[in-house]
Amino acid sequence: MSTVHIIDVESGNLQSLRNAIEFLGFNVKIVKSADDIELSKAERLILPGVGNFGHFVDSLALKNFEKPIREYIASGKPIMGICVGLQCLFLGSEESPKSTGLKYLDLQLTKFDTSEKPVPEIGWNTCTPQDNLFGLDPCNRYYFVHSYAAIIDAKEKARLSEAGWNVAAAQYGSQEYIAAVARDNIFATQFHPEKSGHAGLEILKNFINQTHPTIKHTDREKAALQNDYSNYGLTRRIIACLDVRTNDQGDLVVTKGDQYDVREKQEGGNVRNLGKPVELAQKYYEQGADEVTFLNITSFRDCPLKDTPMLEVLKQAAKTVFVPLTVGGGIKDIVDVDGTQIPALQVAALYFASGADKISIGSDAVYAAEKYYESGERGDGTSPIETISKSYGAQAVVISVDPKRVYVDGPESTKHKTFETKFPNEKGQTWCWYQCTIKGGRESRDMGVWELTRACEALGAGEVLLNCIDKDGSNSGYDLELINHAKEAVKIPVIASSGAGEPKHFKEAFESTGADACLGAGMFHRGEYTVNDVKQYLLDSGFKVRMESQ
Ligand code: 1PR
Repeated sequence: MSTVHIIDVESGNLQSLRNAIEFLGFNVKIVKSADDIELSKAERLILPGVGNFGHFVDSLALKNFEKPIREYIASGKPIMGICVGLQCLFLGSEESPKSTGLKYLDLQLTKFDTSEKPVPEIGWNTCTPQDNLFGLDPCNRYYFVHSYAAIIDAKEKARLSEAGWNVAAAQYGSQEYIAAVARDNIFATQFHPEKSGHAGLEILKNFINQTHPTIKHTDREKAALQNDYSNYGLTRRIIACLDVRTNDQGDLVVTKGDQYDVREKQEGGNVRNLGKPVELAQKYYEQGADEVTFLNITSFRDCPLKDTPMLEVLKQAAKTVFVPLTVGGGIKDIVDVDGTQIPALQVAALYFASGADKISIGSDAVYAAEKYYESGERGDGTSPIETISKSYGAQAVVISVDPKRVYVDGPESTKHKTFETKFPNEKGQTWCWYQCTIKGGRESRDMGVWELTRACEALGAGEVLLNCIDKDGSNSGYDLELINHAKEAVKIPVIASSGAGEPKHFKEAFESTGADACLGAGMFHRGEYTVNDVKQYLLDSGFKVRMESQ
């Protein structure tokens, strides 16, 4: 077996799956149309999908893929569905009531209960198969990102089991759902093996080779993985962030500022150079980073968009880094150097095609929120948040917020949502709000974090990257009050950022706020701590974290 065929229904980031399979030493053929002769040659077929259920199954039907897929399955040759590629095997989904699934499993998908947890579920979770399933390891974690799931209970499990399905279940909040499922030649995972680090690559390899290796861990490994059930379930995520820009010599470097000033302190100081983006991304992946974020902090756009150096950075990083990659900076409607108007959706598409799993929108999120309130709390469908979310799903759209704390005499002194802080300013003022900025902190706007995050959530953003200009580069810990403020405002996951200087700061954030992930930059770049140091510290402190068995 040397070639794997992947069906492309233009749903999400196929490049990462291709990279992962090629990394494992197999060839990949992408099948874009149902009459492609390649489809009849397939011996291993993968059906990946992200985003909207209806969009995916309707595209399958429109492109006439349904019949050949059914025939392939009937032939008994192995097929694997990933994410929406798993979901399409069910009857249908609450997400798109008018669309019909392939009905191999007699169950409907529903939305996760948002009253008890952030939705989408984004992150690393455990799952337990009934029987050995391509080496799916209950000690390992796999990367999930979805709002809808096949929710099950003991009765459903028994029913599916009677119908011959081997179900691997995972738990999110109080709900149990199908993480993977298999029967005869069909295998499908709700998680993304191509984004699940070494553990995910193992699953892909075993599917391709059709092997079910016995899972065995030494006592030492089990101890390292904390295999005592207390570490099971969705983890808090640790994200390494690379602020990237060209320095004065014209090289693309990773830099890091203090309160967004990235130049050395002496007169005429150079842009700090802390390393090369692809090398650092690879290093943090090997150290156990759950995600890597690249922020293009200045415009490189003195060249055509398609030649933007950040695209090449992503392409190279995605070849060897098998965890989710986010890219931000410059995701907006633009005019290219030749005068061509390029909508944000197209800019984002280029990044997705280069290996990004999520894009992050900063300045434009503020403009979109301003317009949303001016229009009576309604979107008009044209903002980058809306267009990208509609095509790629909310989970692919992060908003990056760059706020500063503003003190006021009391809640009546401003129209913005305030709270009383434990840290009064030198004037003794105890009330504050957080003012959003654009253009990397250069311009303040009349918009608070509370209002911004709520508007962007309503417009379709799936996650908040919450920076803090006051804390950025300070190594003094996160602004915990800011994180709590944002967590209260929205249901979507919030990534705490700015100020991490040592492992205990991550613990503080997870302990006293509901932060879903914590991001660090300077402390990793300067080599003061590794990502693994932080994770080990959190594990020892009783937090759920992903520790990989290799
Ligand atoms: O406005 O959509 O083009 O996006 C621009 C993006 O670039 C935004 O995400 C904005 O946050 C980011 N950005 C712009 N200027 C800077 C700068 O530093 N001069 N970086 C900048 C923001 C914040 C984090 C940083 C954390 C953690 N950097 O990325 O890594 O604060 O640092 P620490 O752990 O060392 O404290 P658009």
